[in-house]
Order: sequence, then structure tokens, then C-alpha cells
Amino acid sequence: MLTRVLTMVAASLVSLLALATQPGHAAANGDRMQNIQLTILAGDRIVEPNVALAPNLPVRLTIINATREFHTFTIPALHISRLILPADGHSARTTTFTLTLDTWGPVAWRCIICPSGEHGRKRTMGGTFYVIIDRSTVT
Ligand SMILES: [Cu+2]
Repeated sequence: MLTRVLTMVAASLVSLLALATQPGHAAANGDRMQNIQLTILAGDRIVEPNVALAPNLPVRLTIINATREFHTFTIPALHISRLILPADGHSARTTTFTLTLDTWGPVAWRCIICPSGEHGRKRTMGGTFYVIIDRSTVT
């Protein structure tokens, strides 16, 4: 049983790394871009909240918000915070921005609105960006 659980954890870690090392595309300045997508579903659930990234390479973050609420993408430790606009009626809204993580190791991100109770019931919404990939391997 334990072996099976460990295998599942290892498999999900591999897919996590595979996700983050998907080929990006060159930005106008020639830098390699890391493309990450987060989706916020009803109940403030996040699809793939944890991703692995390389440091010091731009990250294009695309956040698809299917809820009718404002959220934020906030990394307190790095003084990064962006407002995520709510869905437009039944159409999910996409917010895109770029950032570069000039650090190494796990970086926690969270929404600062969800725990406030502004949406009704207080929730936690967030994840971890693991800045652990050797940037030379990002194509
Ligand atoms: Cu939120």
C-alpha cells in the first residue's frame, strides 16, 4: 500500500515537472518564456495550484477565473500581487501577466480575498511555485 502511494506521489511529481518544462516560446527579447496556467473553478478551487519553475526566466501566468468573484494572485514574500477579475456572466475571464522569480526553492502564493470572508464563507486559496528547475533545461 505504501509503495503504491509513493509510486503515485512520484508519478504526480514527474507530471508536475513535465508540466513546468513544457516548451515555452521565445519572447520578443529572446528570453525563454515559461507558460503557466491556473484555473479557478466554483468553490474557489484551483486546477494545478503547484508548479515547478526555473528562476530568473520570465513566467507568463494565465489565470482563468470561472467564478463570479475577484481574487488575487499574491506572493507576499516577493511583494507581488495582481488582481484577478471575475467571470463575465457565464464566460470565464482570463488575466495574463508576466513575472520573474529571482529566488530558489518553494514560493507560496495565495489569494488575499478568499480568507477575508468577502466572498461569503472564508476559504483558503493558494499553492506553491517550486522554483527548482535548472534554467538551462528550459527550452
Ligand atoms: Cu480568492
